Amino acid sequence: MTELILALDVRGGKEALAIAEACAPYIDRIKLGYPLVLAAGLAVAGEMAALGRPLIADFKVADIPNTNRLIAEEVFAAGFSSLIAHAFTGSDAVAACVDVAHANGGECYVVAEMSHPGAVEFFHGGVAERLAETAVACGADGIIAPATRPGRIARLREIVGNRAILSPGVGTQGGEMERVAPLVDGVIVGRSIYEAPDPAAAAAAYAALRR
Ligand code: NUP
Repeated sequence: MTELILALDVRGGKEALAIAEACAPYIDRIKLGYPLVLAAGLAVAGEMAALGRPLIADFKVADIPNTNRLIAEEVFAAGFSSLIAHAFTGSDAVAACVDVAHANGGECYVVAEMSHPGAVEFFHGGVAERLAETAVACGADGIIAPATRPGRIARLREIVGNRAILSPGVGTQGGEMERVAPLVDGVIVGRSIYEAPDPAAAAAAYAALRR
């Protein structure tokens, strides 16, 4: 079944933990990024990992191979199970993230195409396809592809085959759960869950729409 991944971009550590705990029965993984980690500190990951839902570090890592390796080592030491990296830096930089992820029994996902409107300025015209090819060549576990453009998910699926596609952009950004869930391995939902009056109920509603 398609995973439901909660993107937890609130900036209070206690608030984040409370939402994660309430939603835990309905979600498969939790994605944390800069907003929460910069505001609450990296230690929030260790506390959240105790809830039993694997954590994805959405740091979109994009540096030289050595720096990527150092970042990835800190991510996995902090309790994350997966890391998201950019691939425009080249295959050696992506491989550094993949190597550290796999050495830690974790996963590395590569951004192929982003979900926001401006993403088309650079990702279209063959770039997303090349990034997806780089993900495959580097042994990444999957790609990030936009729920806001299901047609693009289908195109990128041709490249990545049965590697995972995780897809943000459902809900607030306009992507539709019913349309996207059958195409991908994981749907990432943030504001439509954590800003809902009852986040657990919202998570349950999204979970019910999975295939
Ligand atoms: O292309 C991307 N689009 C995107 O929204 C790649 C991402 N990693 N994200 C992240 O997914 C974004 O940073 C946020 O954490 C989440 C979507 O949140 P929301 O739009 O559902 O609130």
